[in-house]
Amino acid sequence: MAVETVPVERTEELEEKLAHFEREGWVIFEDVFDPERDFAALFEDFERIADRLADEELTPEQLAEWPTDGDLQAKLMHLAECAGGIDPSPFDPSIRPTTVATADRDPYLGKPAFDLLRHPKLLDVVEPFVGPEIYSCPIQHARLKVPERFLAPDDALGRSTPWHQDHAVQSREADDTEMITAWVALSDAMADDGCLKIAPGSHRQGLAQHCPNPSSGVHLPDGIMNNERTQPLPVRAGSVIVFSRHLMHGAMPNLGNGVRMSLDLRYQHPDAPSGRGYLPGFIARSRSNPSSELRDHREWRRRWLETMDRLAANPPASTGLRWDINHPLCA
Ligand SMILES: O=C(O)CCC(=O)C(=O)O
Repeated sequence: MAVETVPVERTEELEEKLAHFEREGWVIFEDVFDPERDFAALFEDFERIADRLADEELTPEQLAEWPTDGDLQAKLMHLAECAGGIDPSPFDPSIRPTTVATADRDPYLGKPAFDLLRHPKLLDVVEPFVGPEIYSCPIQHARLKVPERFLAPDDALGRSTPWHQDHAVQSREADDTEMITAWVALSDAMADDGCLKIAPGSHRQGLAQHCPNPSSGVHLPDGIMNNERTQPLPVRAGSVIVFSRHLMHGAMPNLGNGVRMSLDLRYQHPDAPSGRGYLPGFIARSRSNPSSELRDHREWRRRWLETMDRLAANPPASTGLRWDINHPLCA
């Protein structure tokens, strides 16, 4: 079979987007995906996961009201309302540093997740930023942001994402890695739905002081964020926001009537450390050596299962994050 090795065309529109990214630290690509077609298989798997969680967590009375198949949003809303939130980890194709040292590791490793990680439409967006050799970094998460009114007061993971830079969740060995984040809107993410929020141009400051945090693992202290101009970044389902690992960002609270769903995926050059050396990434695209690309979902899944066995046998002593709760800015 002939292999496509032609680099993405540098149109005038693309050059403008790249210049925007350089200047502001982020840029939006609208309508990259057709949500109905491109997310259908993922949503079917998400529904199966929601069905399972409902069986485990809901009372018989609550289960009697369980919505019919094909309505993922209704199921997630019912689950969130009855259970006081949704644990996103069963939907997440990775492990968080906050849980890597515990037994609480059960990532979602379905084929639809793997197919999205290496979707040609997404890699075409990523290539102008990363280059023709693209590695899928294992720092990759599915987010289900439940309306705030359903959440238990201590549900740190469900609440709005605190301000941080993505470099801050990498270990020091990745300090020179040029990684970008591709944030994929699986549902509409308008201001009231808990869309991303950003500090434009903040990427030019490099890595700032962070504090340890139970949800994302880290957050930027108020002493830094109080000096930043910030704005929400609303987007429609199917859009992709590309941002620098030094862009200060977080998410608005979800004040709406639906669960905000997104994937935040990361890409870099294959030779650079990922900052989560204990998790498996893969070559998603190689223009120079296409046969090095991982195209087999079963192999991807096998690598993750092997990783989990290794982590269970030898749990790491710490999260691998560098931030000190005793820093004066964290007081
Ligand atoms: O989607 C969110 O709520 C936050 C995403 C995020 O922090 C990230 O992509 O690094």
